[in-house]
Amino acid sequence: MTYWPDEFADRYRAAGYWTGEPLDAMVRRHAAAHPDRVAVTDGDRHWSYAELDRRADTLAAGLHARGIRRGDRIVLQLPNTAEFFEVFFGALRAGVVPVMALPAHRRAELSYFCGFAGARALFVPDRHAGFDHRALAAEVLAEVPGLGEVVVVGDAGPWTPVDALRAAGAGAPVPEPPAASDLAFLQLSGGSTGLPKLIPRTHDDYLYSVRESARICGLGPDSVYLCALPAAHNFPLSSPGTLGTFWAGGRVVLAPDPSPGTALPLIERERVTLTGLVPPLALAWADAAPGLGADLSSLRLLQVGGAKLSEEAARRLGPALGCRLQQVFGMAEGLVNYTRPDDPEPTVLTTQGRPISPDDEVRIVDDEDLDVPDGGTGHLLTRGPYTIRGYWNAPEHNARAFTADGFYRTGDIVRRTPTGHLVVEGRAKDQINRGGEKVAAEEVENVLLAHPAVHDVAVVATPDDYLGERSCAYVILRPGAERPRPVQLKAFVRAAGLADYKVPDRVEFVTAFPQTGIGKVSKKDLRAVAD
Ligand code: OOB
Repeated sequence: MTYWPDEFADRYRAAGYWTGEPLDAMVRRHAAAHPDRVAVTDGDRHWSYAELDRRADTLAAGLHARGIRRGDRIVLQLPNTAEFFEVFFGALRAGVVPVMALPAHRRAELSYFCGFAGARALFVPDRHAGFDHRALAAEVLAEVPGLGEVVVVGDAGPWTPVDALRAAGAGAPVPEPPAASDLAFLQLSGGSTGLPKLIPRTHDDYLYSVRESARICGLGPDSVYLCALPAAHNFPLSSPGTLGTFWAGGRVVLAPDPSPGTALPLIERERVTLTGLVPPLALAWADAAPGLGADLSSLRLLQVGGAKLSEEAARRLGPALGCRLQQVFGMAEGLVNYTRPDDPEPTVLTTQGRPISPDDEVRIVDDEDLDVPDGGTGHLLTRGPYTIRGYWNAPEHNARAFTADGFYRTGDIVRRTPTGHLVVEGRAKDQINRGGEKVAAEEVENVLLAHPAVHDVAVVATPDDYLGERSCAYVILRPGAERPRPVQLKAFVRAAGLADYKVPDRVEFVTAFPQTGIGKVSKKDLRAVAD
């Protein structure tokens, strides 16, 4: 399978963007050059590059020995623990393709990923944040009988302990390295339609974005990155995140949760130099910092992305945390924009950055796909050396989500400044951005439509001081149906197995929806009602 048309692939190779190196080779390289340097800190555990490398080899061999082979998929649902990287790099080394689930995902999402991807195994922790993932795995197995096995990091209960893979891999031959043009893993799209889409990222394209991100952010062997957001997400994984830090030979510190009470003392103890946060968390840290009194003097760079950061908020953050601010506007589908260290302050405070690559093609168009005049506001379309040309096995959706000549329709409404920086002005996609967590309205609507009292439903974003946006479900009841209480409808969504962050924050009952000129539900007008 080729992921880009040949003429583009050739160009990206000739330009030196795609180097033919698999993603896991960075671990091997540092393990050879300075084996004892610490790669990962997880609580009191410190894994050196040599140890991470050895563990990845063993896991790769273990997967292979148990019959999980090149091109097979696994679903990876591991929180911010060192084992996340053992399994991630181990899978990559074996050519096994992880689907990057989030710890917040539940039965509906995991069953869908396992089924749709035809996964051979599901990797979960025993418990995380008070939740038993082994019990969740049992529900997934009941729904997806084809799922071969459940592998547990920790106390495995009835399932396969990750130790069994390590034992199977010990001393066994490590599989041949994958080709860099191959699929490395499947990222998840924030989505705007009924079911989440899978994003095929190759070693070549991802490593390019990681390498350039590390360079843009000035990472080196002394960098200490605090991974506070869920490690599987594209922002902390690659922008430059944990992989950028490994690339530079630095150290990754894992935060078990991103609360200021956990993270700020970790910054002091581990002398963290940079981290990446979503806006609500960054503000929570800034508010809590004076009271916690942690020494944050090692922190040089705070990256904020995933959702729009207001100028007022941007202004507060640097002084409150005593470091430089960088805005990051990225997407799991590819394109990532950064404000640069040498950008003037107003640019850092008021824009969401400019693209990584000179070959990131950006178009800003009107509803008819015609370019708007310079400086005008419109839909962001993009194509480039690390932006996918299509979702995994989704031809019908791809026909809508990409232009005929391969530009990805981001669904974001932006304008471009004369310096090439993008300002995010809004969103055209049917999605709620709940403090960086993306909720596809249609996914939640489909669940609520199955409720016996619900005739029709529209889920929209409502403004929120803390999260930026929250979700509100507007419900039209069936004639004669007894009106359920909002909590009952929320419980219905949860019982359907959706992640908690997708449960509507509010439920309102209405008798009709405002309509657009051609009779579709006008979410724009509904949002206005919600204000
Ligand atoms: C990141 O990735 P996703 O895939 O969870 O979400 C992408 C979407 C963008 O299309 C945009 O709608 C929104 O999230 N977004 C922002 C933003 N950063 C992302 N909207 C406004 N301002 C920003 N700074 O969220 C992601 C991936 C890599 C790096 C950073 C973020």
